[in-house]
Amino acid sequence: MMPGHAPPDRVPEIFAHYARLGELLHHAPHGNGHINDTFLLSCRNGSGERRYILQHINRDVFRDPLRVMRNVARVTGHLRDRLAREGLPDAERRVLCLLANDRGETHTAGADGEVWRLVHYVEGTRSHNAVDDAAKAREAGRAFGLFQSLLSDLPGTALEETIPHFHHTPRRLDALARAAREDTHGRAAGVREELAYALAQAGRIRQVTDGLADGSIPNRITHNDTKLNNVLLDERTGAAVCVIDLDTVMPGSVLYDFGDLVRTAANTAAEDESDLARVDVHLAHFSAVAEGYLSVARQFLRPAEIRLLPHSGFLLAYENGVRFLTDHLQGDVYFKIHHPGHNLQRCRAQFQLAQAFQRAETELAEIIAQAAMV
Ligand code: ADP
Ligand code: GN1
Ligand code: MG
Repeated sequence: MMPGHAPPDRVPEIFAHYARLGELLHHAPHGNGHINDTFLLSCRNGSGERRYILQHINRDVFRDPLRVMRNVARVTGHLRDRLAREGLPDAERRVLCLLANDRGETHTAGADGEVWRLVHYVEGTRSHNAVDDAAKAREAGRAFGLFQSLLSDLPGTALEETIPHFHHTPRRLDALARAAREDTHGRAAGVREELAYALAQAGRIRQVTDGLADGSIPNRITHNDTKLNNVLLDERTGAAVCVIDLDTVMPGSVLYDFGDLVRTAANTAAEDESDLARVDVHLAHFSAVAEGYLSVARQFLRPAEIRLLPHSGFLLAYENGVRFLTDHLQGDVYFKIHHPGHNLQRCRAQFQLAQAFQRAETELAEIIAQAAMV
């Protein structure tokens, strides 16, 4: 088992802290996340059967899980208030609902100090790893635009940073260069071409971090992990229901959210496609994400942000490629992998996609200009 991960046989022990929810009928690993351990639970009590999601927070990734939980509680609480105020129907399914354990806490620490949490399973929904029709891409775009909009008036102090410098792309490149120098697993010689590509982009990856530093791009409350499978769509209608995976909701730029969404929703192939000839930007899906996102976000975005939307797909594909390559060099300690060399395969596909985004930048700018005007 990878460091930071929990075996499924801990589930009954953790669920025992939620006695009022009744008897655990069944549990199994669930979803495709690369970070946390996620289990789908079926349970029965006096009022019938219900399903829940139990998650173990990866402590190697989130050094301070309680900080994560404080943010998630504030974010879900505020989203629930806003939805109620706006009278939107179906609020139960639109926001993750953290369940308290028998001690009234929204997290449960196991005997080993590992941190777990329980939420309702959002019934009647699906998460998608790829887009099969433009309507889903539009819905995903709209969902993240609405998410940013609803959180824009979160009261109180700023959210805490759960992973420092999470999207600081130049720092991600520095970390890659360091990993290549240290070469702890003797893998650097096998990735010369990928390293050279990463280093050659150094002059093109500073616009968002520089803009945040000089104030021309605002720091807002953003999701920061907007890959397509972090939004649940109604399994019947395809309508966006609930944004999930809230561990990285913190101050950031909307460009990271839009960029990460098009990286996953407007790719003609999978994130880890091994046949690089299949990797390209899907212009119709890009356009649909842009329409959905801007239908909400054009009300609050500044021109400086809109100008960089066409660049953000390149930036996030590049940044993820750099992170996958770093993890490959460090011996696959961060992202869950499904076979040896998986992180390198992901890196190659993401660098291929980054180049496709770069080639398409003029067309993407036209699409954004259109969608921003409507
Ligand atoms: P990770 O950080 O590992 O990506 P996620 O919170 O994204 O973990 O959960 C992994 C997957 O589990 C999601 O992509 C989704 O398919 C599913 N999932 C998570 N929470 C729920 C929920 N409350 N209801 C339904 N499905 C969920
Ligand atoms: C991870 O948790 P998940 O699988 O939704 C990662 C993202 C990466 C993504 C690449 C906390 O997302 O930053 O973009 O993998 N999350 C964290 O697929 O590092
Ligand atoms: Mg996820």
